[in-house]
Amino acid sequence: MHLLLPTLLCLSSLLSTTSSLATAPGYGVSQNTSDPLGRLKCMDSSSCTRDPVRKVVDCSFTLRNQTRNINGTPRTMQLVNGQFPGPCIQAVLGDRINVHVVNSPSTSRHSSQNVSLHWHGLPLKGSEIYDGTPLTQCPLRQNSSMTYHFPAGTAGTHMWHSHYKLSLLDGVWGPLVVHDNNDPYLADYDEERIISVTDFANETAVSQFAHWKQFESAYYYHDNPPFDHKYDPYPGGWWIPGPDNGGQGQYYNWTYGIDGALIGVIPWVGGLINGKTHNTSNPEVIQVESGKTYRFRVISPSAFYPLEFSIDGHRFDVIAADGSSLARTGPYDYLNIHGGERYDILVNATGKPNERFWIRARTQELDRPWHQVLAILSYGNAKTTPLPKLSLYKGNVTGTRYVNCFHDIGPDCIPASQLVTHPSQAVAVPEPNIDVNLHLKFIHGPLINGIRQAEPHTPPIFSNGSLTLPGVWQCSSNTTYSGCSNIFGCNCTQVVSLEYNQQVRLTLDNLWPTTPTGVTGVHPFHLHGHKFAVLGQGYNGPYSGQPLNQINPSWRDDLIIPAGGWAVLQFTADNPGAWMGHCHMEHHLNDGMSLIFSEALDRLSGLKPPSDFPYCRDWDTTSYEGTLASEPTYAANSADF
Ligand SMILES: *[C@@H]1O[C@H](CO)[C@@H](O)[C@H](O)[C@H]1NC(C)=O
Ligand SMILES: *[C@@H]1O[C@H](CO)[C@@H](O)[C@H](O)[C@H]1NC(C)=O
Ligand SMILES: *[C@@H]1O[C@H](CO)[C@@H](O)[C@H](O)[C@H]1NC(C)=O
Ligand SMILES: *[C@@H]1O[C@H](CO)[C@@H](O)[C@H](O)[C@H]1NC(C)=O
Ligand SMILES: *[C@@H]1O[C@H](CO)[C@@H](O)[C@H](O)[C@H]1NC(C)=O
Ligand SMILES: *[C@@H]1O[C@H](CO)[C@@H](O)[C@H](O)[C@H]1NC(C)=O
Ligand SMILES: *[C@@H]1O[C@H](CO)[C@@H](O)[C@H](O)[C@H]1NC(C)=O
Ligand SMILES: *[C@@H]1O[C@H](CO)[C@@H](O)[C@H](O)[C@H]1NC(C)=O
Ligand SMILES: *[C@@H]1O[C@H](CO)[C@@H](O)[C@H](O)[C@H]1NC(C)=O
Ligand SMILES: *[C@@H]1O[C@H](CO)[C@@H](O)[C@H](O)[C@H]1NC(C)=O
Ligand SMILES: *[C@@H]1O[C@H](CO)[C@@H](O)[C@H](O)[C@H]1NC(C)=O
Ligand SMILES: *[C@@H]1O[C@H](CO)[C@@H](O)[C@H](O)[C@H]1NC(C)=O
Ligand SMILES: [Cu+2]
Repeated sequence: MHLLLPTLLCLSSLLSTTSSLATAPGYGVSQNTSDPLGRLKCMDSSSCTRDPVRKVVDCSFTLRNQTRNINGTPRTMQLVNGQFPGPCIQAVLGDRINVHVVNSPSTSRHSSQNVSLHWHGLPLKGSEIYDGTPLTQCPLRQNSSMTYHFPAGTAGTHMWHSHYKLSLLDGVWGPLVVHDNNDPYLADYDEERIISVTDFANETAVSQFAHWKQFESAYYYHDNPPFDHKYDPYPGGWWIPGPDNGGQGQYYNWTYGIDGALIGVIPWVGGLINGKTHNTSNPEVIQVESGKTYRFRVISPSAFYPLEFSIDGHRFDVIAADGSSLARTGPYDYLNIHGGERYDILVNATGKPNERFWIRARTQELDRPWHQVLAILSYGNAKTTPLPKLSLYKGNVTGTRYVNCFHDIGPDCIPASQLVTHPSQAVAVPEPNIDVNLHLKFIHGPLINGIRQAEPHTPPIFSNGSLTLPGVWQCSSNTTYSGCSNIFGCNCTQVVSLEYNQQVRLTLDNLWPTTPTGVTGVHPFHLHGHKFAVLGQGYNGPYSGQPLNQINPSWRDDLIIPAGGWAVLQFTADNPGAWMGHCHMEHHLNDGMSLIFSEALDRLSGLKPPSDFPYCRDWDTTSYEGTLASEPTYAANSADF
């Protein structure tokens, strides 16, 4: 850290502010190539330390509410160690990681603000109880603590974030990088940086979700007469309740991408790159040196909007996705990235000393070119060179190439399914033992197979060998439920039961048919506990027997299911546990677009929560200390939940 400060201070004086420097220690600065943590220095020693002898990373996270003005509007955030983005965790493949979490220590009573942390990209084999979802733990309440223990078992660029409701949107996320001394690209770059790109709203997670529910209910009532025709025209948008038009609210027109795919269902408020926006006097600056090659680890914790990443004047190669190394297929001009995805890219710093360029993350909405967030790629310690003129587009030159398109924009785009594993790591995929079809659809709410997931009331991983869900209707993907004509979707808990070591093939389609353009929006599908092979992906219509790549597919844990299209994925059920599969758009996930993979739970019979696991019984505000002091009870079918 001490090495980094002078550089940062120079840059900040250039930008005439120092106010938020303390909030993001080490993002994109300084190098030491002989360090086992690689050429990335993003970990601050006050949050995490690594013991190279024991190969253990220890982190201390304390969550507190703080008011921050990130984008021009002060708002309440829930921050780890006062940092936004949250602390960066770095480890070497094979390390153990311990994260000690304290939720809002306090001396006075507050309403409870829960949290639970998920290690996005790490399958947690043998540490399945630390996945941080409602399937593995009750939420960590305010003024209590627990420690997560898990192996750094999967190399690459990952992230950690809260999996309690939408609290990721309050700022509870950060990068997690696992270095691999056998990474096939180690010799091909000089330095590394983290670049996170995300949307960002000016109100709390709770209030954002309340707005989402308001939109949704306006949409529902619009579709179900009698309704007030002030909500017209329809389709093509929805009515946003609010103070506009004398308290009547306003009509919001949905926005679309170039081939008609739906993008802006809720209004864009703004975006951030490494927690900063160009709309303030303190944009993010990524400092580089002419002639070097950089590995940028691009991470998206986006809540709703997919983004198109690019750097003016530079092209790049894509070398890893969700941590897995890929064969080179570049150069590319634009990389699309959606919630939960990570892409590692190589960029040659071909600019001249003192030049500066815009780094962009854009929404791709037609007619909304200002819906973008910018950072600066700065050569050396440039202070005097004027910034390039702020154009709305990077530009469209002949031969422009895109990767990972959300929808069909033609031959200039390489879909994620055409990215293949690096030849040194390719493995063939056998025929499946079980087929699971997942139909993603939005009918007055986000559904999988017509089901709007009802959350279990207990963490099912502790149900002693076979999944039982007291108090909810447990249903399966393969059945059509006659009682589910409900326009909001079937209100049950969808479970896919898997036996140990089954080859599980997932066929997903995404065919919400009712937008004016006939094309739906995308959903980024995230699977816990596994990496899946991407056997195929297509843009037009459902899967209908197209050839699949079982030879050298890429391995992901998060993938966009194209708008109006499909994806075929496969994984091995070799990780007993209760794992979520879900859309990573936070509003969709929290509105029921998720399901449970109950995987070889017989191998976990007798599993008990550690003594520091959060208590499950409902929060009792009248006997605050007394309730907390009681023993947690995670036994199956217990009335305590
Ligand atoms: C780089 O890191 C290594 C290992 O931590 C340390 O021994 C060495 O002194 C560092 N070198 C520089 C130039 O900081
Ligand atoms: C919070 O926890 C600490 C330590 O367990 C305890 O001393 C304190 O009284 C608690 N605060 C409240 C408001 O319960
Ligand atoms: C933190 O902020 C949330 C709103 O985002 C609120 O519900 C909660 O009570 C706050 N907690 C504390 C300790 O102030
Ligand atoms: C919204 O769409 C309607 C037609 O569908 C159009 O009349 C109106 O001008 C649009 N409003 C905006 C702000 O684009
Ligand atoms: C937050 O953003 C929305 C959308 O841009 C805007 O309507 C609202 O006025 C903003 N709120 C505040 C307090 O700035
Ligand atoms: C970067 O430079 C290397 C060496 O000249 C070259 O092989 C590679 O193709 C370049 N990458 C891009 C994205 O242009
Ligand atoms: C933010 O930047 C965009 C350009 O991307 C610009 O159009 C917009 O006016 C800026 N907003 C503010 C509040 O400065
Ligand atoms: C880029 O330009 C080509 C040819 O002018 C055009 O067909 C294409 O739609 C443009 N792409 C974008 C994203 O504007
Ligand atoms: C669903 O049923 C089909 C046809 O009977 C079968 O092939 C498939 O494996 C079943 N899937 C699940 C998840 O049970
Ligand atoms: C858990 O299951 C095992 C057998 O699978 C049984 O022997 C044991 O009694 C069960 N424990 C509880 C608490 O039900
Ligand atoms: C779904 O069912 C649960 C009980 O199983 C109930 O608490 C909840 O209100 C229901 N939700 C809807 C939308 O019907
Ligand atoms: C925190 O979690 C407990 C247990 O699930 C629940 O009763 C309480 O309502 C939650 N609090 C908030 C603010 O969500
Ligand atoms: Cu979704």
